[in-house]
Amino acid sequence: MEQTFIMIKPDGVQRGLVGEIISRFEKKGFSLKGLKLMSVERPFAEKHYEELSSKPFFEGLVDYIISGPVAAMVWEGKNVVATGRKIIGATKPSESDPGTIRGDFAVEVGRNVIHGSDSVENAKKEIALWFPDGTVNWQSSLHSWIYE
Ligand code: IDP
Repeated sequence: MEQTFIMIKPDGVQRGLVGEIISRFEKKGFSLKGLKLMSVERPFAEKHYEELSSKPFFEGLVDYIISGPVAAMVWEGKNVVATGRKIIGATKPSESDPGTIRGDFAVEVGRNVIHGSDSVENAKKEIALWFPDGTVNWQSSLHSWIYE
């Protein structure tokens, strides 16, 4: 089954949105396979965002990610990478639809509350980076009520 890496950024943690965000993924029917609250060091944040290292906003982005604890998660389910991106909404909150996390809770691109992997390949890389000791292997007893 497909997995994605989701991270609630420091603004989301500070604003008390952890429960709300977890709830949206849970209610959809996805399964939580990994969860930890952690503070990351600058080199780790730079590694996570290495594909954006040439962007003018890179340093500000890294400052943002290391500015407080983040909630790192692995969610599992059918099409969870693409559907997770839809639940999160467009990168710029001014373009995120109402009903999405960024559409409902964010105003600025540099304070957009949440990260979600943008491809299955990147999800695998990000899960390996953030959960080097692996995740929890379990199956919800609701599985047959969610999948036909
Ligand atoms: P994504 O988070 O929706 O996948 P990316 O383009 O991968 O979007 O950018 C990563 C993060 O970098 C964004 O979520 C946002 O926090 C930040 N970011 C992207 N574009 C800008 C910008 O133009 N100014 C400031 N921050 C930006």
